[in-house]
Amino acid sequence: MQFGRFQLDLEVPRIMGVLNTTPDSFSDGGALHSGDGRLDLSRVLQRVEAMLLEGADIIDVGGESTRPGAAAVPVAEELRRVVPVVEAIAERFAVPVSVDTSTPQVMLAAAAAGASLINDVRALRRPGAMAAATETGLPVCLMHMAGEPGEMQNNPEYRDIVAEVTAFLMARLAACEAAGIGRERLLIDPGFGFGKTLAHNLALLRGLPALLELGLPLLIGVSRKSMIGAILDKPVAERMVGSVAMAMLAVQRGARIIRTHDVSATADALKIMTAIERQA
Ligand code: PT1
Repeated sequence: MQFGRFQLDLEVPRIMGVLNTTPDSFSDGGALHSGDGRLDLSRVLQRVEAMLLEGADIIDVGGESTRPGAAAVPVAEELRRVVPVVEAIAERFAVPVSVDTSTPQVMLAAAAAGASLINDVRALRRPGAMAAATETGLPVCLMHMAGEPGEMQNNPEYRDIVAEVTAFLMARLAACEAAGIGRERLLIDPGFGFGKTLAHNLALLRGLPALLELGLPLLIGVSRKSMIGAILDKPVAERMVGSVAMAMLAVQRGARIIRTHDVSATADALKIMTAIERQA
């Protein structure tokens, strides 16, 4: 698949390393910020270099926390956080940079700064997002989210989670194609933890093969999320092994790109998995 000026063979499972520019990230809040609370670009680039050495294939840059309960971020603030980081990474490293945003202005500015993928947890539903994404010419990851982060975990209900997520993604795929974003430019993501109970998330994991019938590459993000915490009864700092285990079971069910904070551990696990598959 083409990601801007980069081509990635998605026959092999790939790793998307998470780079959070938000001071309130749920898992690594402020790790890339200096004492005065400002984002430290040299720390950012060190973190990117480390993730690349560990085996990241894509770097996902986000400036809006979308974890449950997170508040909205003003456009100017999101631009200020994300664009310089995208530009700095794209200038220095030969890696596709993904921009985790739902904001049309951020999509356009990030594309101009060298981004190679738009990762939109709202699947281009914000006013102007579809047109902006079309204009960039970049591929887009369409994710399912029920509601908005501020209230999405207030009693989410589905009759059939797998069918409803599939229908949603199918409708967004149709909307993209109508707007001129061809399927060769699209990926899908069921949105683990976005407006879903633990039971919903587990049903979705079991049901991943049904999503593959849309015929698009499947990206998943389970890294350190509260569903892992709920199963293990462990805080964020102790969820790596559980997250990697869940990611591997998702790859076994067809996921092609794993969005993770723990690139090194995920890369090791994927090597074990691909070694086994190759023998077969
Ligand atoms: C994701 C994802 C994302 N997740 C894509 N982008 C987040 N494509 C940000 C919790 O329950 O899965 N796919 N961008 C992070 N969001 C969350 C959601 C973080 C839930 C934490 C939780 O703890």
